[in-house]
Amino acid sequence: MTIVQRIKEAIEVGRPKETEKLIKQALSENVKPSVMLEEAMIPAMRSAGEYYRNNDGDIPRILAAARSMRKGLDILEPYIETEGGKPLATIVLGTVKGDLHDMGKNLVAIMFRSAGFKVIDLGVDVSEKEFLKAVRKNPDVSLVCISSLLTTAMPEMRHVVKTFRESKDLAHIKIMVGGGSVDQEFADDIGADAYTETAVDAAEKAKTFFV
Ligand code: B12
Repeated sequence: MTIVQRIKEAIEVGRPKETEKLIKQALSENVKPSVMLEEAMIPAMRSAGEYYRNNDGDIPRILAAARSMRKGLDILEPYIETEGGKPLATIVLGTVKGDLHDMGKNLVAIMFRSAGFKVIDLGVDVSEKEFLKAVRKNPDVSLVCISSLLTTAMPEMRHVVKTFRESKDLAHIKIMVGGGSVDQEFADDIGADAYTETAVDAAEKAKTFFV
């Protein structure tokens, strides 16, 4: 098994310490952080999600997988290369109010950073007021990314987008939505500018707004 495959497995089965050790080893062997992300971490989180779907009760394992992922992202983050110099654009990102899921959002953050964007991550359970405040406080912001995994949080997402659309001073702001509970149809219905299924596609799509 290659080291990248071993990282994937350590995350899937939920071994944070082993994940940390293997990633550090891979870095010392000059394995690219982007390869670790694309070939180990993202597929591992996908299959952990699948596992949960089929094994509803096994929350400890899925949380251990989440902790392993978090650990891995923390180590890799300083190594993720940005294009240097001026960021492509500044984005505000958060999981919508009522929703505490953050793994997908964290992947979105890391993908945007590695694509050369500056990311202001507001965390989880972010209210419409907090999104507005962050954008008004940072005049460089041109894109807001909202994540939601719960169907119960979808009305809140609709509400955030509506408030932005009704605020004349924020007419220049693009809004991108995503997460397990969202699809293209819902994104169109609430008036978002874009939706993508994955974090990798999200950063690619955002580039088309600014390049
Ligand atoms: C891990 C997990 C948890 C963990 C969260 C840990 C954490 N720190 O995030 C814990 C155990 C805490 C949890 C709690 C709950 N969960 Co939960 N959880 C999951 C699980 C298994 C995986 C989610 C995940 O992280 N996936 C991996 C990431 C990488 O994928 P992702 O988030 O979809 O993100 C990708 C894309 O969607 C996209 N993306 C994400 N955000 C954005 C944003 C933008 C702008 C864009 C463009 C793209 C994008 O990029 C990512 C990578 O490509 C899912 C099941 C599943 N298979 O999805 C259930 C799931 C989301 N949970 C569910 C539920 C119901 C709950 C609880 C209500 C359970 C309960 N009864 O308490 C609570 C809610 C707590 C709350 N208020 O938020 C349901 C939601 C059902 C629904 N349709 O509403 C799911 C679908 C499980 C199920 N099958 O029932 N959960």
